[in-house]
Amino acid sequence: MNFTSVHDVPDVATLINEAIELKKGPLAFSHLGLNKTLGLVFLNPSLRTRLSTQKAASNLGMNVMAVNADRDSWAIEFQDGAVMNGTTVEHIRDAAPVLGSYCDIIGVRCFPGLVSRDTDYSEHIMKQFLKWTGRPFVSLESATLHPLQSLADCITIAEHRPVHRPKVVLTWAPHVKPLPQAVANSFAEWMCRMDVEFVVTHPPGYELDPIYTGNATIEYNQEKALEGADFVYVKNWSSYSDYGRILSQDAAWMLTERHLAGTAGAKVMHCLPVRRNVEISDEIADSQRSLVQLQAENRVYAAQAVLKRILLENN
Ligand code: SN0
Repeated sequence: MNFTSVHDVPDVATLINEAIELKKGPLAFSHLGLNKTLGLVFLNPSLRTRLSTQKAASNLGMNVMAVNADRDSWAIEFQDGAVMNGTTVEHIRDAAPVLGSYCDIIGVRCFPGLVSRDTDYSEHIMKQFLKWTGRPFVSLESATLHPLQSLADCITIAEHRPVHRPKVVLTWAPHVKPLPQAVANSFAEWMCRMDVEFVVTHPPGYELDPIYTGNATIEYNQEKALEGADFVYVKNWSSYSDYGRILSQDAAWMLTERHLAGTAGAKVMHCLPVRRNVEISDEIADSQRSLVQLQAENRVYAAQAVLKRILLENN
């Protein structure tokens, strides 16, 4: 089993329940990963993903090795047939099998370049790691998706689910930098597999690839979208159609208490890191509404549920 998207999980509800069970007894499988090694490769920065995945692996008794490949190791070439007389030092075809020989499971973080949509959405970098390490692979956020985050988000929603079928709203927020669509794409495709009413709201031009939003309602009027919401997921992303560009920095889209007046006492979610008072106001970030710390905590059990399945499958 690899874990690169929701499509690697035939039974989302079962996986969520497995994670919730692990949360009740994190050390119940502390021998499962004995003498197994998890290798984590970061081509981009990380706080939660790195630490929660390490914690998950150590709860399962695994060894963990992590490398900040953007800084600590040789610059990797991903282009087939490249004449390597420039800044890249070793080819992925040579580096990846080395990782595969040291590790039983490999996790990689590789953000999009946000220059070429075709390159980013082909998942060229992730696919090369997948192919050349020859080991079970876990995405730690790829160019287009962040499945461990989405699984943690699903666990958090399951834990706070009201008695009725919940309304979940993904609302775009302003930001100072062009960010990937990965968190939003991924959240959307996991929500499409949950028993929820799912609405996406953003300014025109920020439409996500419909392959991820599926049957979600797209509502350009944020106030209307938020009406009756039980969960509001705040996230910035750059344009998919006008690829990688910032089309709006309209501060009216920042989520404040005022925006939540028409909701059903909505809980507010964000994957972190969050730009306070740009994406979300302090009053919300510091309020009882905020589930962000629980989402971060659930990252451990999301990673642990996935690693546990992979270990069981490869025992
Ligand atoms: C990343 C993203 O995909 O949006 C990682 C989220 C888990 N976020 C950022 O890169 C934020 C950078 C910033 O300067 O705020």
